[in-house]
Amino acid sequence: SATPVLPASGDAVIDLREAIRAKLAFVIGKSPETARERDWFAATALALRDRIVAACAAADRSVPNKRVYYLSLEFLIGRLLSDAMNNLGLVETTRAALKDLGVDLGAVEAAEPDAALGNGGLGRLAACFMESMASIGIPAYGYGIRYDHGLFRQSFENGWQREAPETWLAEGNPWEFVRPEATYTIGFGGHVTMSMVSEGVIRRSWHPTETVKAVAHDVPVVGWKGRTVNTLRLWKAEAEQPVDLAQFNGGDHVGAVANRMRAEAISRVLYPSDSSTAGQELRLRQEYFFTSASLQDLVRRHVAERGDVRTLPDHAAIQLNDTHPAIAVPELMRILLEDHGLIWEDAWHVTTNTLNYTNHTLLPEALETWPVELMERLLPRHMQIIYLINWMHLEEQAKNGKSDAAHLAAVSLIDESHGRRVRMGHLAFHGSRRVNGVSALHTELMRKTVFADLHALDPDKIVNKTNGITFRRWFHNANPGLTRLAVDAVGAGVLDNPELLKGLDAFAQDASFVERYAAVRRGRKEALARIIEDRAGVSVDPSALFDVQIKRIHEYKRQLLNVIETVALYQAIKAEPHKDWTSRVKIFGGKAAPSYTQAKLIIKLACDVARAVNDDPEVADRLKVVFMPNYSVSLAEAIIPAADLSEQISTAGMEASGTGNMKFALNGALTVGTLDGANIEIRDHVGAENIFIFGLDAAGVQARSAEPHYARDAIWNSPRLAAALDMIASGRFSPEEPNRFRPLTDDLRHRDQYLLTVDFDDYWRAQREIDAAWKDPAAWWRRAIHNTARMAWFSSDRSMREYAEEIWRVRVA
Ligand code: DL6
Repeated sequence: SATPVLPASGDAVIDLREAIRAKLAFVIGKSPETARERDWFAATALALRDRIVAACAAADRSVPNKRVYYLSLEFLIGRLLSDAMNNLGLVETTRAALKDLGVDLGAVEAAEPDAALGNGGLGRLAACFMESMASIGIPAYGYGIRYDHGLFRQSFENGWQREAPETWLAEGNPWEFVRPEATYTIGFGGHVTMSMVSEGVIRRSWHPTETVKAVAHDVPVVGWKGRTVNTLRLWKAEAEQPVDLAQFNGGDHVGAVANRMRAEAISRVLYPSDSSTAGQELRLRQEYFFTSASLQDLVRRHVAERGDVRTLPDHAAIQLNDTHPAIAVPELMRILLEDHGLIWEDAWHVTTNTLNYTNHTLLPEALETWPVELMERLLPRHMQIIYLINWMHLEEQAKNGKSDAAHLAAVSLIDESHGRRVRMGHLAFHGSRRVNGVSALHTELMRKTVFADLHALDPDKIVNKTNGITFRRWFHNANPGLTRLAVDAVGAGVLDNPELLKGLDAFAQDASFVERYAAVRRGRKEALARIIEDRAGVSVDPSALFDVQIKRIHEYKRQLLNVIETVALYQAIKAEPHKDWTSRVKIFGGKAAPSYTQAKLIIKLACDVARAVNDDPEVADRLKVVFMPNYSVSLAEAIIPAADLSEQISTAGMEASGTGNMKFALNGALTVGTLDGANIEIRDHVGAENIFIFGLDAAGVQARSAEPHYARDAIWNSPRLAAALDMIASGRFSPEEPNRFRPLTDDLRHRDQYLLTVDFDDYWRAQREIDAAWKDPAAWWRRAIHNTARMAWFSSDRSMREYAEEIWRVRVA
């Protein structure tokens, strides 16, 4: 549970205790005797929510000069209780209040379901940014979807991933306020008409055939020390009519609610993929639904406060989190043209000075495009607007003497190469004032690859904003022991200003500090060992090196490289069982998109290897392998502070940034990683001597990919890799189905798009260097402390300040 920022004071404890008791009795309707932990959680959350509202009322209520609107299809917020307690300075007060009532705070925290409204890094980043904006005083709204079911619950059946719906709302959500007065109508389908409004002025109007309601549900986001309270506004889809009464009375009880089901389907389930093209109509409906509701809401607020819609860019900055809300470009144009009567040029000026776009991936399969045919059917007016924007954009090229077909095809918003599709990245790029990447390398690659042609037209548009993480959650709350140690060493100011962590560098030589640092880790490893035993049924030794790879399962993230190295290590241990091996526990966690067959097979391989290795008495405690089921934000909070080694081993050039890498390093795990994404900047901050880098860099990957037979050659030149692949392919780990893993080994031998084979030997070298480093504990802890001390720059407060200054042009309070 969270770190004590303020000690509990007597009166505050009594006040909170009585508030919790009253919520339990009068809102939940339970007595302390009958209350379950979930009831205590709801009562505590409601009592704290009152404090958040009070903090909000006490804050400056004047209309801010400029607000930020963060549009994201995903907010992976996890649990909110520890954030609320910590930011209100009420951790110890809550603990004492609950203790008075005979209740344990830890158990209450554990009863909160994770709000898993996101797939991975992109959604978690949005949650960190919301917390940071509230903490540093940027007035902001987050806009997203209130999914009934967030990311699926993962279980393993004989090592195969199984998916079940997640049910975070089953018992309601005590943090939210329903705002039926903030309801907007969202249209789909239909046709567009033209009318002459005056001589030569034609107005187009959209007449949708289908409409649904977007109803606001607000979650307050309280910043550090309760300074600012912002709002996360999540939209729920509802039908205009809950039931067709005539149909119902006619006996068709199911048909009478069919429309309602169709409408509500929009906010029913989070789309469970973060990197493959979602060629599904429902996905486009989700994107338009939340984007339209959010734009209608913010434009209404602006006009109510300022009168003139033309001043929107002065008072609002809209950030599009990836291309999921890119339909904002034609939707804002439509609202300005049709609802506010602006002429095209003015509407375009407002749009392109208000919108900004963050790109989170360059993987071709993850760049969103929508078939023109689908857009014309679902959003006919938007398609017209896109055509007009594109026509003007291409005309501009011609005017500037750039009318060769290849250039026009490259910059066009419509891809004509395989069926006609709207390029959402190009649309977002063209309609935005600033476009950013999420690490230095990623931004450089944006300029050189996917957006090279558009970048050449407007060289100042692309800027870099390296990601960050909120230290309140990933340090204060997740690792209270280490936070207390930092406070003791460098003072409580470190809670406000992470730059003070640098003071820990000096303590890396202090034997008693090192001992306490190691003891904190040891405590967290013992706790994790209990969780592993409980959830995975594997008994592990906390004194072994805990080697962790937790993230979405994707071929480019190369969990398979880690599993193959595990097999090679298994073979090496068996070949020399009496050698002094460094004991390791390999811990994996992560979900695969349900339709991603190859990723699910990688999970199965990891589970099958785990079974064989863990059951082999010859290996004993020197190597254990664990795949933790149902990876989540709260599980990450338990695993990261217990990790000794952080695996960040993506193919260079493919991981846009990574944020897990930052969480581990802050908590003192050493990284084994490639020169990819933010790993490069982490190396620059922690020092090359405190991180284990291996493998090809992005340029090397590009060059090697162009060589014929690189995989065949790499396997030929590495007997160790060949032996590990042979063992997997032979069915050693799947005797009941010997060819089970052939799709993985065959792919590596013949294609190996992610260059596992090429990087394998250097990865093995780095891992053996790590084995040796672990045998010198004093040097290991020194490196770990340097990691914690030097990660301040990766605070999402820093990221948000940079966005505020260079993208949003909004003053930070
Ligand atoms: O920027 C947040 C996060 C990065 O840290 C990861 O490197 C990147 O893979 C992730 N991108 C996505 C892409 N999904 N889409 N679209 O999740 O963003």
